[in-house]
Amino acid sequence: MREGLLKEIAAHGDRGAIVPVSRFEELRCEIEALRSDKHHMFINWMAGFMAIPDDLGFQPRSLISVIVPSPKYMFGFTYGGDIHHYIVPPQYLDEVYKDDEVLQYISAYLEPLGYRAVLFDRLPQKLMAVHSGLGFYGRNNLCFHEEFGSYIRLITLISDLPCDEADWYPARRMETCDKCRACVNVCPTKAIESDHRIINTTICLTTMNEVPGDFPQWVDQNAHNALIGCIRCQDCCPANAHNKNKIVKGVTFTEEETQELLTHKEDEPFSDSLAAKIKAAGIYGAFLKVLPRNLAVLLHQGTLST
Ligand code: B12
Ligand code: SF4
Ligand code: SF4
Repeated sequence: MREGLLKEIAAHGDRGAIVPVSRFEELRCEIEALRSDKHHMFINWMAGFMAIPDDLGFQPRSLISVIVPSPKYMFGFTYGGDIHHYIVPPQYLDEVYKDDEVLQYISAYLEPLGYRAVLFDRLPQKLMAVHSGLGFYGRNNLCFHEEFGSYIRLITLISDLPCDEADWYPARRMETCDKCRACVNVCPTKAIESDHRIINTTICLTTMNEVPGDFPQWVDQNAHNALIGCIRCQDCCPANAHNKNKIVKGVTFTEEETQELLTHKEDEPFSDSLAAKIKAAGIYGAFLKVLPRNLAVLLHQGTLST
């Protein structure tokens, strides 16, 4: 059955691994042991977040890790008569629908066999994928799949599908990293430290631009490079060279729509036409909340003193 499910996952263009649920405890211990790391901000958060709910409705027996290839998107914004194109890095636009798609095809396979699975992200998804052999870490802390590189979304599930044992590898880094420091050099906030395995998550641009609020003064205006998140430590990586130019071209917003986005106040509704366009583009609530600020900083690059 395990092999059958893995084939089903591959038939959908994704890659999967299934491990016994007892591995959850090992992941928890590994995260606990990292609490003393100098860059422990999200480690402490993850340690508190990790938990298997007791109302699953079934006895959990396995964890399923799925790697889904995820493209970059590019949206256009008409501003001052010119069209400016900006990237949405992998995984942000998938988030809304891809997890459910994966859950649906996995459930459609398992349920006739008498088993169930539910989405379960309360664990370190990269660590789980690397231990289960689906990928390797990069020096930039991301998980790389040999075919898709780091342009992926990781999805994890918990199931009552029996699994007594499965391969479990040590946390490993790609060999390509041995002689490379490209991500260290390109990171706009110097968050990647060459000789430390955990990045400085407090100064990673993503930590600041995924949530509302003013950017700290120390962040150079020209550091920003995407409508959310940051693409620098992925696009520079030799392990992504073969996928780097795969970009899905999304909508272009008109001059009026761009102005409406830039001046939008959080509690106000968008005009009907812009709301429809935002929805069609796949831009969801949390992303939409930060879009006006993130777009403004990109459009105004080079116009303010830093
Ligand atoms: C919190 C979080 C963040 C935080 C902290 C990120 C971090 N590096 O910890 C912030 C906001 C900064 C962030 C940013 C981003 N995130 Co994020 N994030 C998460 C989240 C919710 C938890 C991550 C976590 O567990 N951190 C805790 C630390 C301990 O985990 P860790 O990095 O795996 O730590 C191990 C490595 O450092 C490893 N290691 C690294 N090198 C080496 C070398 C050796 C030799 C060894 C032994 C070990 C080792 O050792 C540690 C474990 O022992 C996950 C979703 C989830 N539930 O897992 C998404 C997730 C990790 N994020 C993701 C993405 C895409 C991003 C961004 C690329 C977004 C963007 N900018 O476009 C950036 C990348 C920043 C970066 N370079 O890491 C994806 C990862 C996809 C991938 N290819 O790996 C995830 C899995 C979301 C998803 N479902 O797809 N994120
Ligand atoms: S850019 Fe170089 S050092 Fe960084 S993750 Fe890629 S191969 Fe490793
Ligand atoms: S996502 Fe950007 S800011 Fe964060 S570590 Fe990578 S390059 Fe640095």
